[in-house]
Amino acid sequence: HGQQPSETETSGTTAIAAQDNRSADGIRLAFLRHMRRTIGKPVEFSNTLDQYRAMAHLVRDRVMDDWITTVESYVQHNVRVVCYLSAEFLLGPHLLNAMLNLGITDSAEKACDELHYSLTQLADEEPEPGLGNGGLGRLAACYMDSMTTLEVPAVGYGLRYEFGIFRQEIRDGWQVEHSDKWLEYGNPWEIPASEATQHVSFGGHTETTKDEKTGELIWKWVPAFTVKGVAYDTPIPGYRNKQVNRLRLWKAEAEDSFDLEIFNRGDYMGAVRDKMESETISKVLYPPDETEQGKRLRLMQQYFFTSCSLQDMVRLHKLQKLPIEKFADKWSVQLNDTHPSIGIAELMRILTDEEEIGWDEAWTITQATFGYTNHTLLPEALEKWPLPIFASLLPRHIEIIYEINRRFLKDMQAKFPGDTARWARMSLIGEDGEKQVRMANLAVVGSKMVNGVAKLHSELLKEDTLKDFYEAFPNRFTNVTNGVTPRRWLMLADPPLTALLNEVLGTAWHTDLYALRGLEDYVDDAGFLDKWRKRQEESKGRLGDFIKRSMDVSLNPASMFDVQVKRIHEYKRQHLNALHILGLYCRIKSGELKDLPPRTFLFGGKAAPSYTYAKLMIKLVCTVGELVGKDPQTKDLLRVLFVPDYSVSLGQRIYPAADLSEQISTAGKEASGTGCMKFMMNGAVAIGTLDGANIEIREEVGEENFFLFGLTAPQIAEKQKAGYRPRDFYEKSPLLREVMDGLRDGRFSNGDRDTFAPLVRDLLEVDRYFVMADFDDYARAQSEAGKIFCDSKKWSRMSLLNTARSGKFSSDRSIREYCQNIWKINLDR
Ligand code: CR6
Repeated sequence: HGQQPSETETSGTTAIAAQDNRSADGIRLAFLRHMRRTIGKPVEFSNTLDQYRAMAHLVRDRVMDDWITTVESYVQHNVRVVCYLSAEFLLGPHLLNAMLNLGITDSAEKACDELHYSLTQLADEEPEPGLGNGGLGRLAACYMDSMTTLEVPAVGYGLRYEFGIFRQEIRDGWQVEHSDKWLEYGNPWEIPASEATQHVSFGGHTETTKDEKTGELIWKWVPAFTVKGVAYDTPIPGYRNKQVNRLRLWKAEAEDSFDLEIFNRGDYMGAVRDKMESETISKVLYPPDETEQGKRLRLMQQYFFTSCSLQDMVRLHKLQKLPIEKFADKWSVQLNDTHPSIGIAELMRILTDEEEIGWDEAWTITQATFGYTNHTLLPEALEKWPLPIFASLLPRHIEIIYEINRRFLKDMQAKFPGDTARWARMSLIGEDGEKQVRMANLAVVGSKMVNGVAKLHSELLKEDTLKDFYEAFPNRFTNVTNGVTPRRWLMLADPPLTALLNEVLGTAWHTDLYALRGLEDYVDDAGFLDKWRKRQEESKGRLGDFIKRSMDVSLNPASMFDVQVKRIHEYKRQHLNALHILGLYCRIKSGELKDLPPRTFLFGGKAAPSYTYAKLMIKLVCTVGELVGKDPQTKDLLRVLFVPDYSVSLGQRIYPAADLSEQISTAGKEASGTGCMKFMMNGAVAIGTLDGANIEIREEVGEENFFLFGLTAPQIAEKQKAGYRPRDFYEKSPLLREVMDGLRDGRFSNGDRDTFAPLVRDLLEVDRYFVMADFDDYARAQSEAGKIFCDSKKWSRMSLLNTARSGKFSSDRSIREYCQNIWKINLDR
């Protein structure tokens, strides 16, 4: 590790040594200096946003010092570098996270006290960089934190979207989207890196010439236009280890931002047209989550950031005077889903066309460079590009893909003689109907390793989605179960819980989450369990305060907080949850249910703007909320709240307050899920199906500490084959019938029979996600959870064991596995 530089900081007449720059005094002085010099205001005139910005700048200064020494040491030791390519990085707010990792939170709080500010208020001013949709983007952010904490030399590469995920408003129960202007007042956490600017070509055609000496064909791409990629770096500090890695996000700019000649001819709009067109590439994050978006612009985004990133690696490789043949020894590139998988063709293009390496050697290097992580089994989410779009944008790459495919299919023909159906399934080009480029096939063929994100998911990939490839290359397949960083999701989210854990366990668990097992010594300690319960109630109180402030709704902290926060999707089945609440409503109204423990049902999450069904699910939740909240018979027992604009920072408020964690996806559909892990760490007990990471959570925590229900993945597959009839379940279950009839007849919606008609029809006729089939068993598991919640000692015990046994779900464990099994990086240097 490097040493702190011994420069001095000055503020007016006071000079303090840099060693002091993490003390309260040092922070206060640096704050005042940034207020004058960076913000440009006398401190008396500053508002909270100014104060946040001054604080952000001084924290950044401290991160930068460590960054410089980290970079120097990487260069000096010529380390192997992991490049994590991802279309999304959902980082969440930086300020408090950076303070936590640097270990300066206490000093900063003290400095704020002296200045009469509240650190939390000032931190609330930070606009959240919402450069991701959900789990996949947040996973990339957790992995950056863990890689740096484990001292893995790493660069995250992605896109610097000007507009991140939309801001969600709920109006009359419907989702309304607003654009997210996170860069409006500048971003103190990024630094433009001018030396790294790249140029990316699109369109045009290819030409071949014969090499005069060898007679070999030489390929040349004559593009139609190029776009400039400007790098913006965000430093990612590790946990208390003075290491800082780089997140490099690319912004698209026009090569020539303003055409003076056109302007002088009087065509004012024409003069900026180029600029506008080029900049569209990094303008906005695509909001669909797990649905295919067959858009030309999306392909342009993917190629743009992937090409910039690979060109950047080649530039750095040469800067260090390393031979290009050794590319794969220096760089290990991980593809976060198929979005950057065009990189396989791009590296082949760079190596063969530009570096003039022969095809076979280039292919060996390429395959040794890439690893591919698959994040979904939903067929509609596996990316395929219509051939005409692909070929017109990337004429050279389509030729390269054809050549990869020709050689690959030749191998497959030798391996599986006569099996034409298999060759057709495996081909990189889909020929059923319109011709398509299949990005998942390209990713598998061009990578050394392929992994799923939870045990079940990785098995299903081998048995089903990628079966042919598994049979061809069995050793290429592995699993790395997802994880989340305990720094943000436990320490930052729940400081009182952190303090309690530190008190009984010390601090080893901060970087070795398995150390939480030490909590098990207290499972039968009545005094400690009581403390545990009180702490949980305080967490609920804090969330209650926030909801009171932001939504003007009062929650009952003694009620069970039953929470489902995640993207809104049919397979995640928020409607199953809502239908169950309607079931409770009916049973209370009929007098069947009397001594029900009060429950607060919290929902949060965004629906893709074009996903009508998901938007209707939000409307359903809000309608149920209105119904039970108004009815005098239910309003004290049931409260249902849809919290708008779910985000990383909102998640940090919600997870610590949850009693029950809803993980109710149709078995076999949720690749992993990561919210379940954040709940578990914070002591929530899960109700869930045997899906994704739930299975491993249940394995770790013990079946007696998990509320299991529902069909298993094999049962679902079987039902699907035999012909599933949702109506049979409706007819068999009186409660389900009452709920569905009520919904159809407008009983729950003031007589409105139209709004939910499409949903009722779908559930009774099609029900792709087996809501009807799982309804009764879900209600059973829910009622069991309700009963146990009434026994507060028993519940606290379950809750404590969830935290104690969450060690496996730290992203530190995931990153160790990536290092060992995929990246070949030795962590015990
Ligand atoms: N939507 C999976 O659905 C998984 C994350 C991260 C998802 C989810 O189960 O936990 O990735 N998949 O691995 C995609 O985005 C394609 C997700 O976030």
